[in-house]
Amino acid sequence: MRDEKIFKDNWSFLEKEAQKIKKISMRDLFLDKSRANDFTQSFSDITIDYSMNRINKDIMKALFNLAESSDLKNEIKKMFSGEKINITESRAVLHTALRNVSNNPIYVDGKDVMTEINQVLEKMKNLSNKIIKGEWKGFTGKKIKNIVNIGIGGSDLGPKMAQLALKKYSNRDLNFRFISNVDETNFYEDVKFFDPEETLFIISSKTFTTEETMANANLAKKWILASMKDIESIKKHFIAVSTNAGEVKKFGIDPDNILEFWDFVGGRYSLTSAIGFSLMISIGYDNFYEMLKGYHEMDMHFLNADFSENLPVILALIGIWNNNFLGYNNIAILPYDEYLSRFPAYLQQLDMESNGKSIDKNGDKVKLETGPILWGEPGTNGQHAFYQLIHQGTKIVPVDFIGFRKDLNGEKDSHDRLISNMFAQAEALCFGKTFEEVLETETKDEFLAKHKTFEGNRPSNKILITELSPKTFGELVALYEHKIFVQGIIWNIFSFDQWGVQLGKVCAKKILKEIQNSLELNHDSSTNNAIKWYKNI
Ligand code: G6Q
Repeated sequence: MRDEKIFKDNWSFLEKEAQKIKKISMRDLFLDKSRANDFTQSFSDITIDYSMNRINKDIMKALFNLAESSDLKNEIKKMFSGEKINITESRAVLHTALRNVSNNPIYVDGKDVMTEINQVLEKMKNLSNKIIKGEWKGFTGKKIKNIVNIGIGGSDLGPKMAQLALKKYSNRDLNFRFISNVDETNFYEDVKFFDPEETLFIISSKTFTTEETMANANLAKKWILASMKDIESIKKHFIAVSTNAGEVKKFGIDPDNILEFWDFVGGRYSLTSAIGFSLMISIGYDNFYEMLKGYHEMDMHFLNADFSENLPVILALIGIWNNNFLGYNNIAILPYDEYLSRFPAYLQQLDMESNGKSIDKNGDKVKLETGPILWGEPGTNGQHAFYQLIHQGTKIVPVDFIGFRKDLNGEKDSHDRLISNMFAQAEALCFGKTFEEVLETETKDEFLAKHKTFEGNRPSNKILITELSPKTFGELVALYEHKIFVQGIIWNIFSFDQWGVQLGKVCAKKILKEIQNSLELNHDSSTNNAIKWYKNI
């Protein structure tokens, strides 16, 4: 049970502390030489240094109290044990079961879900091996060279991001494409140079009814049939990942080529389910399994570690501090690694779809700020673009810098430069450069010096990882998944539904009918005009 009294007491305390600490500079806080060590925590391959946030020990203590009084420990246990914590959809939330490599039973409605999870994993292993070894032949007997994942949202962002992140470990003989947008350009630009006889489509859709995915799947079907002119060719060129076997069969996909998953896996949490099948083909089963082990290690850490040592909990509390008490309403994810270039986009869905809510678990309008606006790009590109605002703008942007010790491509000099930039950015944001310092070191012109001054006191976390491997990648993604969970618990909102994406879908269906038929338009004048403009009326 949440203890509202303790929660409120700590909340009020933190509100007061925020006002006090805003008046203290990071320069002063760092006079304490043990600060970096006091606010650094490691687990397995990941170290988080959160000392460059405007915090002190009392603030951290009160933040941990917020977590305790939100009954977080118990809520974590409920999720891991398969309780139906996704109340508005009446579902368990068990992405952690997908990577439960220790294989202890987990029950939902009296059934151990591990049996089916292991069966699907085994099927993925066999199918991916066949494709990698060239034993899976297309309809005309050619080897498969091109893998095209068709899916959107949770059925696209994870596989696409991970395929890129783990490219170093991938099979370079195969081409991978990810088609999500209903814009036909996405389909034609990505597949038009492929030979249909060498192309395998993976239709990834939990529901198998999603408009964009089905439209693209039908384009793919048309493209395959135009080339092979035999309905039987569908069996050799399509695999489905879905919970909806009925719809998959109607589409014409061979039931042997269905990889199942379950409604206890939310779309944006589904990368370690069969939704990650394209990734398994890319990096092979053994690397995929290493990734699952990394996820599992972080899962167990999250479940068992004390909050004061628990990386997802710490990251979540720092986020709450910046968002709710200092009023910084967004967060930038800045990985100093090109392989992670899609990671911010992936986290954007994970975080904003999970915690972009304004009704609490009691059905009341929330009285506090919930999920931040999340955005980001890989460094150092951003340094030559939007970092200006982060350093000198009127908005404060808390940053997660993500960097790796080891370079993967044997160019140590480049890697030294990359990581130096990351450390330098964190330092510059934190300490800035005063007007006096500018006058002393750069110019005697006071007007110019004002423009060259950096206020500093801008918060960041350094997430330091030994090297980018399938295992550390799993640890990293699980770290953020659980961070988001913790914040949802503290804000007392439901993190695993996404009703906010429904309204637009319904409106689009109505408008599509109006665009394709002669119907009376009864929207507002702006929407009516837009439809008329499109129809060139
Ligand atoms: C994620 C959301 C959403 C979903 C897509 C695709 O958590 O539920 O992004 O993944 O709408 O849905 P289907 O997999 O059913 O096509």
